[in-house]
Amino acid sequence: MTVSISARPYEFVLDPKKVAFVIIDMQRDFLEPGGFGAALGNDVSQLRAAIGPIGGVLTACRMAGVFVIHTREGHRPDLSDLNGAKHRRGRFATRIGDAGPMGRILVRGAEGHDIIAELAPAVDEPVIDKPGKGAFYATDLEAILRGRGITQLILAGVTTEVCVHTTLREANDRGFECLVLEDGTASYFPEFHRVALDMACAQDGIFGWVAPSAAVISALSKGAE
Ligand code: TIU
Repeated sequence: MTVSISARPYEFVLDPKKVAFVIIDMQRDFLEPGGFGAALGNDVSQLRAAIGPIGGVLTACRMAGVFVIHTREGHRPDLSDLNGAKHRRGRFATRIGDAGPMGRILVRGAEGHDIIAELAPAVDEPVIDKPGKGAFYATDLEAILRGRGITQLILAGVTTEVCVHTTLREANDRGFECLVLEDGTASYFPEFHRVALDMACAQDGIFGWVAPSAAVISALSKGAE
């Protein structure tokens, strides 16, 4: 049974059996002091607003049996999957791979690389480790989604204009129908957040749809009835 979600630029017809909820990079490295986000010079407290809305949709997805996937941006401890351009970029004192208060910055296995406790993945929810901004680049995300017959994605996480937008664009070109969670995404720059959401659904949905978490939760509860 499909269910309509009130969204921009027009209603999104969600199929709970064909949709996946993709939670992007809700890691301590981006949301807590001393991680990668802070090393880039950002006020990391900006991102916490997305936690509650993502948690609400996550609970609704679990109750409705919707497939949930989590991603983490980060690199192998030997940094062999970190290209030089990404490593060199910026003029900051602390770089990817350097020691920080939560372990090595943006390195797999470090405490900072973990997903925040509030949104900890369940055992049956795949976690995709990605070296880039997009979740499809150099990962098995597409194979996992195709294997489950997924054709629609609800995208959430951080940051709106970087990893969420890159993944949205990659997914759009691969033929997935994407809905971005308006209050379940966040940026270090409020203006970028607002414009990134506008860009996603401009031109009558050039990349997809945008809707608040309440609309998605309400639709999922109807779909589960
Ligand atoms: N810097 C920034 O806004 N974002 C990232 O580096 N990665 C993600 O968005 N996950």
